[in-house]
Amino acid sequence: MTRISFICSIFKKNYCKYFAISWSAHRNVMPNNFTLNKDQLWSRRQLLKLGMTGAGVAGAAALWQILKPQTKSIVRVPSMEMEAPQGAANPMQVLRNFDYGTVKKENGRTIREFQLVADTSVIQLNSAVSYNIWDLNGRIPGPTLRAQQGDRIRVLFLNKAGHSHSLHFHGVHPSEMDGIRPIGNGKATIYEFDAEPYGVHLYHCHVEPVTRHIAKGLYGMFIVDPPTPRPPADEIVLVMAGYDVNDDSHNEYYAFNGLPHYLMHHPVRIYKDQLIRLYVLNIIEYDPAVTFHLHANFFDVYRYGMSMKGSEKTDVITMGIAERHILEFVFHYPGKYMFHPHQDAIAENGCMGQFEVVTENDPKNPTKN
Ligand SMILES: [Cu+2]
Repeated sequence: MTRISFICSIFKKNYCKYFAISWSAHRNVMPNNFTLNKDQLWSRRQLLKLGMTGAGVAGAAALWQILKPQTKSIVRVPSMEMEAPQGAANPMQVLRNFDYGTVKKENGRTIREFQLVADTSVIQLNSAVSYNIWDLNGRIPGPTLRAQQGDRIRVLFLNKAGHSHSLHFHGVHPSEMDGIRPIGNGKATIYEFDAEPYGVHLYHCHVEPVTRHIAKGLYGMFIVDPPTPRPPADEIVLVMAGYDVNDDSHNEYYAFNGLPHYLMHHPVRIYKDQLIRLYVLNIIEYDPAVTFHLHANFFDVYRYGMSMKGSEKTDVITMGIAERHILEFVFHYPGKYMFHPHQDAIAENGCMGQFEVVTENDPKNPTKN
């Protein structure tokens, strides 16, 4: 039974037709309110290496930083030649990949429709340890959903993950859209609400025990952009998570964007003198809080992304579970700079990464602008 016909068996016939159309649109159509600079778009070969062809043109759009046409500003993103890890965990894919959903108009309103499918998969935490997770759209963390404040959000959720799950969004919405009702295996539902307020939010499964349902992978970031766009920047998502592989309610491994140590061994390349905007989420269960520390620099903090003005400048910020912020900075010196929680045991067990600051004429950087 196909995914669509399966949902058809659950939804009324008219909704079924609608669901089928929207699903196919999601697979084939890029959101139409953003532009790509084709000359500078990454090659298919590079996309393949990053394992992004599954994300189709939306993945390409994410690699070439997405800008509103009216800004006319171009944000450059250094190329990153590397083989993509196999499976659901692909930290590089998470970095600059934003799911803007399928945009449509209904009664004059912008509807932004997303499809999320929960399933199961196995990820390789290191050469010796594999771990069974629940994924969303075949990835961990789930897609970074992104909308404009005031959009109507419609999330079509299909649960194929064996247990009951749900999607609970942080934000402002009616009680019936709060996502705490378990959706059984093989069942689907629709969450619909307005995208408000603007900020960096998240979504996650809220079926008990919530610790376990989150720790096994059912979470993602939900960005609501402000009415006035933020200045152009290289925008990067970092999600901190933990893995309790022996079910003792303590994490044995930690990760940025899904895989322990990956971003340490595969540095995130960024350009010197270009504004970097990090969207950072702490979704590490079992540890009450962690910090995020950036080496050799200071960043402006936009707490929860809910203001246009930074509240402080620091090089280490404490984040409780589900806390998330925008952190902005510029590097003026080329080289490698680590980032990690300053709970060093957590960093040493996998939540460790580094930026590699490059210049545009760097011979290692094949992207010429
Ligand atoms: Cu769940």
